[in-house]
Amino acid sequence: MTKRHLARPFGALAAVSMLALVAACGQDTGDAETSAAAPAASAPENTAEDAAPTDADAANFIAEVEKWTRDFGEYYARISWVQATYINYDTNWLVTKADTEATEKGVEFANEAKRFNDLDLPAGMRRKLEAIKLGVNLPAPSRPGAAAELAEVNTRMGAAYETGKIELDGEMVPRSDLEVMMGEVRDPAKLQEIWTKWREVPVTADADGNTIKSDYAKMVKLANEGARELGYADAGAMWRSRYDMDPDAFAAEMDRLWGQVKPLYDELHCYVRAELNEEYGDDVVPLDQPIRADLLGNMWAQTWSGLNDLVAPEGAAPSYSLTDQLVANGYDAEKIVKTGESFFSSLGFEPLPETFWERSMITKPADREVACHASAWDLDWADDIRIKMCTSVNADDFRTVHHELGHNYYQRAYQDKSVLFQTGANGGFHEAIGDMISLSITPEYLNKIGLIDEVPDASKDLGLLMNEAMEGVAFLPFGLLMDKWRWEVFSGELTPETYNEGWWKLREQYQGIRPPVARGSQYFDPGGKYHIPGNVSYERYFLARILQFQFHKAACEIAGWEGPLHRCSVYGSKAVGARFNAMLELGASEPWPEALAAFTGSREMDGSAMVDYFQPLLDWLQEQNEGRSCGW
Ligand code: X8Z
Ligand code: ZN
Repeated sequence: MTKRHLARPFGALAAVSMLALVAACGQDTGDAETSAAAPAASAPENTAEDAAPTDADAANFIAEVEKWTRDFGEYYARISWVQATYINYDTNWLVTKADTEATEKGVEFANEAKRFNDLDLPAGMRRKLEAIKLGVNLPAPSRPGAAAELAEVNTRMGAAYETGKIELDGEMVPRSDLEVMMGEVRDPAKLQEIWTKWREVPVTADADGNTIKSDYAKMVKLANEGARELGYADAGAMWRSRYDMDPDAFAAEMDRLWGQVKPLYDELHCYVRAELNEEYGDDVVPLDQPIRADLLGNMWAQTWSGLNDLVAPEGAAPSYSLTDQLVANGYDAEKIVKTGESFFSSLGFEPLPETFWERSMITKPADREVACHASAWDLDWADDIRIKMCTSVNADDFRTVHHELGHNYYQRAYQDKSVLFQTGANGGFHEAIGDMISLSITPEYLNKIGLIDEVPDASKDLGLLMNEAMEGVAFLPFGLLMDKWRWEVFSGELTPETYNEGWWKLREQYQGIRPPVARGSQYFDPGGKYHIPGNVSYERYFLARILQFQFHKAACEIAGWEGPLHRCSVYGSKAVGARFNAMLELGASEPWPEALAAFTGSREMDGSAMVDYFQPLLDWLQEQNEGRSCGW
């Protein structure tokens, strides 16, 4: 999430609804003030509601929304920041109140924007009106009390997720420790225990009997009612409308992209299952079944890097571990963030402002509840950018720091645009910026910055590609199915009784995984993933995987790189920085294909760059899998 209309973080607790992603059609970037229909000094101030609205009325309305958004957005962001970094009764109360007001106003504006539907306006104004219509992440119906109820339910779900307590071996264990354990423990019984206990939280009742599951069902009802009032089929259709195309066309676009990269996943799945079978035997990992979800090295089986040592190709295991190197070189959270900053600086971006260092939260405070899920914030529509992370010194968080900084550099790049356009070209773009940089963290780069002494020779490339695939390729079907599930929930295809069944159907169909034990309808396993109680849309991360490689390929071409894509690092290329910035500074002021073209020259999202990148690994996996019966 982000400051769309309202300053909100990317990836932060979305317990509060916000005015959200900008989409819609339009070509020019003109602000109302400079466009043909800018309000003249003599424009009538109080047009009667029922009189046919004029272009000047529309311009006045847009200016009013921009002003309110700018002012309220900063207030809202500061309240949200305090709550996310200090969760308690009072900050929950404050954020619920601010969220209620934001939703009420956002819905009022979205309804009002419809008045101008029939005007033939300049493209930039039309685009702003569409942004206003889509601006509320989860709309409440306009009847009195509904926005407050929705805000209350969302705050409660988000806080319950972040603060839910889990006991293991007689001790209360921090959630982040459990996440780490899923990547380290290799005892199936223990893994099953941790996995199962994590998923008790969404069905554990508070003192008033509310669970994340019961609150989720309430949220769905309210948000759907609100979305229908605004003219969308349901809240899912509203979320799918943020991509400069028809919602159905967007769903088809996701499937098209998945079709491009699915062969990579299928080969990886087949190979990893066989390796797990060797480790655990036929009883635990039968070769013709979906893989047990708790064995894949991650709480949600969304990335499988926890298994890197198990799957390393013989003779090509990477000769270094980035985690070990970070520790051996005395890195702490701040040094990791500084390292990320200096990558962006090498591309020509200005250093982060002093306030970033003063105000960010980069390690977990010992004395209070915070939202540990990493996020990046822009609090004042300008330079007050920050990240919030409970950083550990390891390779995963090294990557996540780059991810979060990508959000901050994007936010700063588009700060001169209208507040209505201060967001990503589409959600996928925002998530892909830092991830593109991560692909430039090659052995050559690590050697250049002194983190490794020797650059491994090309015989180790397969091992490095395998590690990258355990992260990016493994993620693809999870990235896709999260919102497929939500779309089914919002459309009514799934009900609270079938939430869990529908979830596991998709998990099996797309990921080829199964739960370690039967999961009846009393459970709510999707609620064990941050973005579900947090209401953060997830299609953005699937798209980011695709865009990350597309951006990387374009960047390497700009840098004049001619070798294989996985060896390319654009560190230090000012030419890449300048072209990258040309895309970033547009924000959402133009339809996303224009932003994509500004950097890559292409107007289509395209999975073929990802396939190119992994081609040597794909060839190798196909050889390894020969004679195996793949699939599930
Ligand atoms: O939520 C995030 C970021 C914040 S925007 C840390 N990610 C997704 C996740 O953790 O599930 C990044 C990758 C996918
Ligand atoms: Zn993010």
